[in-house]
This record gives sequence, structure tokens and C-alpha cells, in this order.
Amino acid sequence: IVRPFNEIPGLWKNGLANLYNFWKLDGFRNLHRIMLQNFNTFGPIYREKIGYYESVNIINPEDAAILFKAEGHYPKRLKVEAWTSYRDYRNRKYGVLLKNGEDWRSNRVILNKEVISLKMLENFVPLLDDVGQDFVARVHKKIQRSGQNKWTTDLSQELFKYALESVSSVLYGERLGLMLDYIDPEAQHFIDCITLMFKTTSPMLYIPPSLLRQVGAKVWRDHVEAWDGIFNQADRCIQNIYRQLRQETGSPKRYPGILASLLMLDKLSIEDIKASVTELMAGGVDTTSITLLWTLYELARHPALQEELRAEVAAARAESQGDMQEMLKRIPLVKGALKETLRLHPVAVSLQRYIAEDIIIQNYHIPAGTLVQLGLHAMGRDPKVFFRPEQYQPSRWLRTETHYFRSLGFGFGPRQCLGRRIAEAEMQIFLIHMLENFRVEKQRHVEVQSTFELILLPDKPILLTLKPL
Ligand code: HEM
Ligand code: 2DC
Repeated sequence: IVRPFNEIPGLWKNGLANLYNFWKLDGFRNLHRIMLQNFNTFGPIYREKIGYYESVNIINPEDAAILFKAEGHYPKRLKVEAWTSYRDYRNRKYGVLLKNGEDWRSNRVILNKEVISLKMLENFVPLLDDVGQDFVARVHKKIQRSGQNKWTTDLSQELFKYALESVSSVLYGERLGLMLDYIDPEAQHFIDCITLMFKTTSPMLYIPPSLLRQVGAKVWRDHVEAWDGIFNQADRCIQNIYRQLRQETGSPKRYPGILASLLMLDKLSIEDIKASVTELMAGGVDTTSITLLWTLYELARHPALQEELRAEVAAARAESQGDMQEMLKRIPLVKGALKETLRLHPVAVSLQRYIAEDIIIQNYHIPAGTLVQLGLHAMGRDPKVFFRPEQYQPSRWLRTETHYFRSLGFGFGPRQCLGRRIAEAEMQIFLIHMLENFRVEKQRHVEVQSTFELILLPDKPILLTLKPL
């Protein structure tokens, strides 16, 4: 017999009291740990209300399958009101990230062809390979300058620049020059704005931005300032390409980048293109860079594994005579390492959908329209889902264990990450070049954990030492 919605365990009766407790636990930064704890207390399904944020939470891959089968024709994630409020406030259009319904679908279908199709990957790879090579050259230079034949540093700022340079090169078909010694201060400002934008979003998941705006709260003001910085910089890049395109005659000889392709295609309005390209540019910085930082950290902690990956890359290089596109087909363990990083250190603490139809999960009835969250971070660490979950083991993705609804770092289905192909290629190419050039080591015994700033980030600087091979 199916049990009713109201019998799902959890704390969902008093949103304000729960918000107060959440705040006392520093929940704004500990969301992932609180979710783990809730699954321990309540079991594989619990209902929750914090402030005005209400959801049902699940953890099992089999339940995730049920959730995604009920996502409907127009899958809808949690509405991040801070982001929509900013757009409304400044009168800017929603891009594919924030649109819903038919408007989302028609934009997404066109963007899919230019951004996430395998055909386009061919165009992206040479651009991303150039950035990877420049990154390595930059590190060699830093090592030389140190005079110690090694370089010990917190790589996060370097990785932000690598990620922004990479995503910009595929969006605009042009380099920003962030691998040079003196970089455009505007680009640095853009990077800082993205970090601030994420950080100021998390409190506004639970307290309505409209309220914070009315009382003139600092988080809201900082949030607006951050998005303003993001949009100003993106507008400059977009204007620049738009102008060039109008001056050019005839069709371009080489691949002109995603933005120019979309403009020439002429299927989306300029305002729609601008909105989605800005989202792609902003979405392409902290996500891949943090994932790469965690991967280097894990490789530094597992030297034998690092050598195994290096051997795989060397063999792939030899077999494909340096053709990067071919190489990417011959590095299953490197790909496994990235999956393993996203299992233990996912960018997104959860995946969510407002379900389009009634479903039954763990024998509870859940009505259509409910926000259901899959605890991605919790699932990745659950011993019932992954054998010895605490171990970083890229080879688990090659064989033996089942992968059914277990590799969800980029989300699922038609609403999954639009930047997925770019992110994957960018990260694989980065690791190839790094493994071919440097040994990565870390300081003794510093346990790094995650902190929640809308995305999950390392809670302290990760110091790594790079030594030339
Ligand atoms: C959406 C993860 C990199 C742009 C998402 C979602 C996740 C995610 C979990 C939500 C998917 C869902 O609801 O099913 C990641 C991870 C990344 C990454 C783990 C890197 C390691 C990127 C990059 C870009 C990007 C590089 C841009 C080039 C987007 C956009 C959406 C999105 C635009 C919204 C798509 C839509 O609503 O239709 N990402 N992402 N992401 N991501 Fe990423
Ligand atoms: C944060 O409880 C925790 O990819 C919330 O590139 C639920 C939630 C909703 C939407 C998620 C968000 C979480 C984490 C960051 C995500 C976002 C959707 C897209 C975004 C996963 C899990 C991200 C980082 C995009 C951001 C692009 C943007 C800033 C232009």
C-alpha cells in the first residue's frame, strides 16, 4: 500500500523555525553536510522546508531514474530567484539557463547544435589544445623563474584564467590573452564577479531576494554589482565580434566560434543570443577550474595512479601521432578520473526537477509539481551505491560496478549541462598536457573539505607543487 505525501519523514512543517536552525548550523555553507546528515537520520527519502524553499530529497540511483522519467517535456530545475530577480530588475532577457517551457526548448534545440553536438567538438578541440599548450608553457616559465626547478602555489587563480580563456576561445573564436604575464584587468574583474555572484546567491535560496532588495540588504547589492560586472564584460566581448562580423565580407575560412555561428545562423534573436552567450561565459569559469583543481589534488595524493594516467596518455599520444581528437578517444582512465572527481567533489550539490506527473518513490506518493532533489553529493559518498566510496578509484568507471544513474555530475537528459562537451574536452586536454609535462605533489597532511557557495568549493587553499618531468 502506497503511503501519502504527508507521511514522508522530515522537517517541513515550520519553514521559519527550520531556517533559524539552518542558520545556526551555518547551513549557508554546510548544505552538503546537512543533506548527508538528513539522509542518515531520515533514510533514503525526506521532505524539507527551509525558509520558503520546499523539497523532497532522494539519494538512490533507482529513484533518480524514476525522477527523471517524470521530468516531462519541459524539464524545470529549482528556480534560483536571485538570478531571475536580477534580470527582471535590470530588464535583461533570460537565457537558456533561466528560461522555461516552450521558450526554453526552442532556444535549447538551436543551441544544442552549436554547443553540445559531437560535430562541433571537432572545431573546439584545436582551440582548446592551443590554450592547454599555452598553460603548460606558462607553468614552465614560472618554474624557471623560481630558480628551484619547481613551483609551489595555490593554482586556483591560474585555473580560473585557463577556464575563462578556454571557454572564450570557443565562444568568440578569439583569444583573450589570459595566459600572458600582463592580463586585461577587466578580465580579472570578470573572474572576481563570478565568484562574488555565486557566493551571494546561496543566502538568497532561502530568503526571497525581493525582500532583501526592499530592505537594501548588502547581499542583494553585492549580487547586483557582481552580475553587472559579468554582463558588462560579456557585452564588450559580444559587441566586438558583432562589429567584426558586420565588416567582414564572404564566408569565414576557419571556424569563427559559437557566437559568430549563432549570429550567422540567424535563428535566435540577438537578445536571446546575448543572454545565452553571457550565461555560457559565466558558467564556464568556476565549474571546470574547480573540478581540475580537485583532480590535481587527488592525483597528488595518489602518486601511483598519477603514473598510471601518465602512461595511458603517453600511449595515446604515440598511437594517435599527436592528433588530439584521436587522443581523446584513447584515455578511458583520464575520463574515469574526471568522473571520480565529480563523484566525490561534485560542482552541484543536488539535481532538481519540478516533476510533471505524480510518482511513487520509496513507496510514498509524490504529487505532480513537487520539487524533487537528488542529493548528488550524498549519493557519491553512499556505501550502498559505491563500493568503498571514500576511495578515489578512476578504474571503477571502466568495469565491474554498474553505472546506472550513477554518473550524473552534469545532470541528466535534455536539460543537462549545455557546456558539458566543452567542459569535458577542456578538462581532458588540460590533464593530458599537465601529465605530459609535470609531476604534481602536495604538502603533507592537509585535509581539504568542501564548502557550499552555491557550487561546492574547497574550504581552504590547495597548495600543489609542480615539477618538470
Ligand atoms: C547546467 C554541471 C561546466 C553551462 C548545469 C547543470 C549541472 C552542471 C549539474 C544542471 C543540469 C541539470 O539540471 O540536469 C556542470 C559541471 C561542469 C559544468 C560539473 C564542469 C565540470 C559548464 C560549462 C558551461 C556550463 C563549461 C559553459 C560553457 C551550463 C548551462 C547550464 C548548465 C548554460 C543550463 C542549461 C539549461 O538549463 O538548459 N551544469 N557544468 N557548464 N551548465 Fe554546466
Ligand atoms: C545549488 O539548492 C543548490 O552549472 C541549490 O554553470 C539547488 C541548485 C540549483 C541550480 C544549480 C545550483 C544548485 C548549483 C549551480 C548550477 C545550478 C544550475 C546551473 C549551475 C549547477 C545545485 C551551474 C554552475 C551553471 C551556472 C551558470 C551561470 C552562473 C551563468
